Amino acid sequence: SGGHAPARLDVAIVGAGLAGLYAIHRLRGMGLRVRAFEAGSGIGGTWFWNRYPGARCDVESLEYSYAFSDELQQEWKWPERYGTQPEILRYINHVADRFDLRRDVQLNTRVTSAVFDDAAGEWTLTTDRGDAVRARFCVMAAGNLSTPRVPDFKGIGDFKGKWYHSGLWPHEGVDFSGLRVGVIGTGSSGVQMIPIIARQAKHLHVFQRTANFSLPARNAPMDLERERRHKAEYPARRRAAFDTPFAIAGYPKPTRSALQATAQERQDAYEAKWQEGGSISFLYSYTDLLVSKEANETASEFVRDKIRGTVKDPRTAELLAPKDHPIGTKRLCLDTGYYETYNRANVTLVDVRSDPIAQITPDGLRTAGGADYALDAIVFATGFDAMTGALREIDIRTTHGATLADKWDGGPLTYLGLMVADFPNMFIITGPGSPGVKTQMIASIEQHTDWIAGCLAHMRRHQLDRVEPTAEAEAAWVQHVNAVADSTLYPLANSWYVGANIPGKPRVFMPYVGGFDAYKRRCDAVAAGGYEGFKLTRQAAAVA
Ligand code: NA7
Repeated sequence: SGGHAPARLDVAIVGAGLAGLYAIHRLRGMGLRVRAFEAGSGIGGTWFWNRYPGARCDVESLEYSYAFSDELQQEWKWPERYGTQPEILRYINHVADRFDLRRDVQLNTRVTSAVFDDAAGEWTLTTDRGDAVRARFCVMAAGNLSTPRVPDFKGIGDFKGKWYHSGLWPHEGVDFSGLRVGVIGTGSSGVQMIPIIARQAKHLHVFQRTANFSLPARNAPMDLERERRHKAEYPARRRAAFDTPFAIAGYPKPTRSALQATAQERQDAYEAKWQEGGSISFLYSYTDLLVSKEANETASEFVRDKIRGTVKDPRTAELLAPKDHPIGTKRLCLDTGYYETYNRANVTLVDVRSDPIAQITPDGLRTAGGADYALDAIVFATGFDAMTGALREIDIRTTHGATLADKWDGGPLTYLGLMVADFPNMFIITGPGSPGVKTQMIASIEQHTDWIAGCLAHMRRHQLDRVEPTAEAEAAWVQHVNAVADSTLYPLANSWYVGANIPGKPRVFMPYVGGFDAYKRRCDAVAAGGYEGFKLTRQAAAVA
């Protein structure tokens, strides 16, 4: 990458993770002048930053990859059932080289503001390196879990040891050998790192506020016969994925309610999924696990029993068995030896729900009840300002006086998750109101970007240069997103889906949970109908 940013682009892209990189490829392929600005010193986004021990994707590697090039998906070899962070980052770098994407990426550059000039019909992006770039369109590919959040504990500046956040992990790695380590947080990141840190540390204290459901990943070296079959069916599988809620083909659609099955049938069904490994297939055991509390309770209790059967100390087992949310309503974790880790003599689970962390001390941390824990290292696996954090960090406004911060003050508002009324020519990839985070993410990234490309091609054909949703279409979509969420159990959990981990964040259910299939059909219908709900106009005297 270099500093030769053209003064004027067709499309400015924010972020060079999986979304930004595909946007470069796809939009450049239409002859557009594009450039992506990336805060990191390397490409890869989530997979660049999250280098904590055990970081791994919870979607199988044969699925979690780009579909746009069959040669790519045929040639790439995934060594394991689930991709590790280093492996996925290697893949992303391979894709960037293979499709010559790097020449349109400017690294070490954080976009600080984006201002739409209403009269000129063009965005100006400024960066922390002093660039000012003009572009007719802007694509926000800044990620959903890309704004790491360390809780605002007092005393952190006085801690004598070292502390880390899962999403800002040192590239040289961390050796915890011989150290007294504290991990705060038991979401996916905590659940993946805890078994590995436990094997290194002298002693590990896990500070748990909310117990999380986790299923065994059953990771293994790639089964070569399975890989061969999957690759033979790749294009068909990718197409079939369009008609599924999670954008993954191959899981047989459930046909009946958990409550129609007998207790023994349910036990057998859950046991089979437990043995097979994987979260989506487990939640797909019955039709109603995410809509009926009673049905869900059968699956929740199955997993609680597994925890009780694994963890030897009954008090620890009860603390680990989640009781305050239905299974699947927070991101369901996949683990390798998570619950077993609590049987180790050097691991202690601390309940910080009943006695919250009050402050960090020079020697460790102290709870509100006055208990002191001596620690040499603290790991914050405390999550992210999810879904809206990355965009809210950028000063996004128009010369007309609209600011995204004001507009989203009570929670994010979008049409189809793709655009925001009053912010013309700004597209968002897998943002709030999109099903992205509830799907095989890369499928959503490709679908969104292809839709955007289709919209830009339509505009070019009709000599249009300005697109924005109507306020009515946006309001109707927001209402639909909420109605769908309210018809499920999802809103019952205090998850990052509702911003619950960020004190003061408005509680709004952000992802669209109506399914990738329904969403894609809707997007396709909107496009086929001449972009219903969007105002498409011609502003410039001459359109390039
Ligand atoms: P998550 O899933 O948001 O988990 C964060 C964890 O940190 C969760 O257990 C929180 O407890 C805990 N937390 C946050 N603040 C505190 C304080 N102040 N005290 C104690 N515990 C705290 O983030 P992850 O990085 O694990 O995973 C994010 C996503 O990445 C994941 O869903 C996958 O999609 C990939 P809480 O539940 O809020 O009580």
